Amino acid sequence: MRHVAVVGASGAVGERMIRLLEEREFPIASIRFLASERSAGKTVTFRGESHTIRPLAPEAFEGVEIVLSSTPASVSREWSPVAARAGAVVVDNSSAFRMEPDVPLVVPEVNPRDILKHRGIIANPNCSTIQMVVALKPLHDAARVRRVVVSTYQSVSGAGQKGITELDRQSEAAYRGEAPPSPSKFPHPILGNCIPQIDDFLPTGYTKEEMKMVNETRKIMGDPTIEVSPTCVRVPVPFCHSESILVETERPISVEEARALWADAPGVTVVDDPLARAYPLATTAAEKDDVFVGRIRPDLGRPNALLFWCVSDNLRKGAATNAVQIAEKLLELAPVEV
Ligand code: 3JN
Repeated sequence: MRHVAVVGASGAVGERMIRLLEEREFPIASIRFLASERSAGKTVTFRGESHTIRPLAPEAFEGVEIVLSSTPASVSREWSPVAARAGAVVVDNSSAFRMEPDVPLVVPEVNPRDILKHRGIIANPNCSTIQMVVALKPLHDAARVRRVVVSTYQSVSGAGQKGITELDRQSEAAYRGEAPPSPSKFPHPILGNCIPQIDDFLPTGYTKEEMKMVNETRKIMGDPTIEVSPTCVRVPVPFCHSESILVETERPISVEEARALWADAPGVTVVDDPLARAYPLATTAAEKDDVFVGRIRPDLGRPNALLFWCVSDNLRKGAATNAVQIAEKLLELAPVEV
């Protein structure tokens, strides 16, 4: 039984972390809920009991063994090291430490043993990266992934509760025939649009979100030579990110072999019967923990390339589920000394 803290408990990911700790019956001796001053004082319910969210403070981590954190990167940069120094292991959902060499970046289906290298902080990858590497891993083990071309169709909940609210408000205004409120979370109206910009642009012409997919994929798969060519797009969908992926492997893989590899892979569900109109959809992947793959087909020109469609709930496997699975794996791999 463990002493646990959830940081950022009132956010969209934090809320799901709490539900997942309940659902998965995480072995908890005590739990506390923390957040920045702005959210402190709100209440959350855990296993039928009401808890007040406490403000972040060094004393708040005393006696805590495992921290699940989902805050902006700036908050994590300040507080995750404080928690680690107090003796806790922090599973951090932000980008603050993902690319630090001494911080493992973990997807339990892909690189679980990297957890053992932690020095107090384990990073949870970006949502778009997590679902892609879960799908790529069995292909990589069988035939070595050399190159990936990916376009994402990312739901508004990737931008948190404010992203969901922005789509809702624009939809309500359209329904009433009123002028839409001006966008604040997204750079353009999201209703009626696909916006090919997530996060800020870099001088190269790629966005930060796109470069997270490039760099995090290489780190998690443990292969800095994998080429990733991403385009990240925001779409007016509330939950679940979808991805169109072309993957090139060293050895050609047939559609049948890929389907068999995915059927055996942990965390992957194949939905691939196009004639019955069966393929992964955001509406069916929502609230689930798996990564769904379908539309599996050969490239028209290259024997060593496959295309597929990949959908997962960005707030669950893309964030909260992956974080809780990391904590579970940590207990399994290092049961005594956490
Ligand atoms: O927009 C999305 O769909 C994913 C967004 C992720 C995100 C948003 C704000 C800050 C992150 C992330 O997880 O990489 C961060 C961050 O931690 O930098």
